[in-house]
Amino acid sequence: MVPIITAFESSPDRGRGLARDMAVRWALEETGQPYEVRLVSFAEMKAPAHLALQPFGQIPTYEEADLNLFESGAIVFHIAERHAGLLPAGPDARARAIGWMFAAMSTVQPPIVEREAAVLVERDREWYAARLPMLEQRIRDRLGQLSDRLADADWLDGAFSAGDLLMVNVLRRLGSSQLLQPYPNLLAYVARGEARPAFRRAFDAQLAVFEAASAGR
Ligand code: GTB
Repeated sequence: MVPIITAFESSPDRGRGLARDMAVRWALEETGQPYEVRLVSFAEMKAPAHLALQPFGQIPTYEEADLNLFESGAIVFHIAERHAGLLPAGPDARARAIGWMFAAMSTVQPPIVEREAAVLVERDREWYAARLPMLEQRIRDRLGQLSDRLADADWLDGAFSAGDLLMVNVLRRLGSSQLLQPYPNLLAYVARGEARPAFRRAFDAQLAVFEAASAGR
């Protein structure tokens, strides 16, 4: 069965590929797997049929035969385990790549998401002006450490892996913030990820959804 993933019917990111279906699309493209997309509205995401797949009422989900998965990191891991191209064959290198997947999702992503949420919903609060620099410093701390570790390497640990896929995907969310600018090696790292043909195919596919939704409005 061709896996079916879910994505926003009309993405609030206006086709910039920042929603989390992007990582799943990219992983499927890197491993050459065909897939189908079921588009969901915000109302559908909160309805019982979707909640049965994703208890938090979010996208993406992944359905393949009897397997239903949610959480983009877990879905990318599943794809990487089942298909060649995203995890090294050697057990130690494989374990390290998985470690980078967790680093992307649980060490680098949280302060980035925290800042996004503050910018989105706390702008009018009296604490916003004091809180934003603190949130941005937390991101800078992580970026500085990541930049030091990457140094002049192309990827985080040898060949491109699912760890790089998730890390690049997380860093892309800083796009409009200027926070990446002081780190030329991270900028080049993100650009290297975005230049991969599989990334381009995934990006174009999600953009086509947004453009079709805009045209139909
Ligand atoms: N931990 C989950 C995972 O990794 O799969 C998080 C999934 C998640 O946050 N999904 C978001 C969602 O469904 C979409 S990606 N939100 C609806 C809801 O919670 O009600 C997050 C996102 C949303 C919007 C933008 N944007 O506009 O730029 C970027 C990213």
